[in-house]
Amino acid sequence: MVGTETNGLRSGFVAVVGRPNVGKSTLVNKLVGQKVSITSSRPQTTRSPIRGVRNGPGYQAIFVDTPGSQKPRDTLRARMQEQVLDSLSESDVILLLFDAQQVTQGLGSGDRYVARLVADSGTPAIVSINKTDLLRTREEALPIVGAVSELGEWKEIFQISAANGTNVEPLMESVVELLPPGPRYFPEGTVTDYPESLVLAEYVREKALGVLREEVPHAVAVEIGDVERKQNVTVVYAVIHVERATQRMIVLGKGGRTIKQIGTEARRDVERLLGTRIYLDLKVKVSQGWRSDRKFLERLGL
Ligand SMILES: Nc1nc2c(ncn2[C@@H]2O[C@H](COP(=O)(O)OP(=O)(O)OP(=O)(O)O)[C@@H](O)[C@H]2O)c(=O)[nH]1
Ligand SMILES: [Mg+2]
Repeated sequence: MVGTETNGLRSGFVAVVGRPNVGKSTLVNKLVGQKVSITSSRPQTTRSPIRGVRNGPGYQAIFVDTPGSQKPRDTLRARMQEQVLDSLSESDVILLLFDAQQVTQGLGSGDRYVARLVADSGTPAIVSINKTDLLRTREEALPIVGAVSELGEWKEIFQISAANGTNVEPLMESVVELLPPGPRYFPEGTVTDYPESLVLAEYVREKALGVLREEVPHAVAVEIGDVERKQNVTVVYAVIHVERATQRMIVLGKGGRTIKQIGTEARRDVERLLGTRIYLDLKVKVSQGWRSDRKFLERLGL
């Protein structure tokens, strides 16, 4: 897949990192122009690096959306943090994201932790202060910019809104300037290198998180079983793992209505993104303590 000729092309991997819930996945989707990575209002939505490709005149940027960066507290989160470090070490440019509202209350140890990871990597980094649409005035952002600029030597600091797109294109231009000469890693037309079954698993998880409003997002895992490729359709068997019987009841819904809706919505999203037809067979299972079960995590590719 890796080409050898550069033909004056600039290309490379752009790791998008930051604390949980700052808007990394929302930004990657905006930059790529397609929903390659799932988002939710709760922290720790993204569990493994998701790559989204953007091609433009003379460049190919591969954005790597990473799990929220924080000190690990269980096996799942330790694995998530290792993946952040891997993505950092493999990147040509880093986009470090902060949440404007969080930072107005002063920088926390979490902000310093992730800023140090990025600064220590030695890779050129651009900072974006996100969710500025939630600030009342532009002036409110000034002390934040001041505080953040002291955390490292950043190439630039942008004030953006990933949700409504403010300053996202100027940020993109600045990323392209930092890309080194390189090959076209992915054929034009590829938006993500994730296999369709894993994209589907992510979408199923997003919809399940949506119905489990009161629960912590880490309770849910989606496992893809058999995948049968037929002529016009791909048949996928999948299991939603939850931690408690009450969560299973919620995901199933009355007469299985909720799980049916989860499956339908997820399938439609994937069909839209990848242009394939899918038949999804979905079940829910209680798997207590799966988050600390190394074998289980390996099975899920985490
Ligand atoms: N108002 C506003 N909300 C935003 C913006 N960007 C993201 N959000 C919201 O913030 C929440 C978290 O967004 P995500 O993109 O899932 O955040 P993340 O950093 O990928 O989170 P993790 O994967 O859990 O680390 C979602 O509810 C988004 O809709 C923004 O620019 N403005
Ligand atoms: Mg995310």
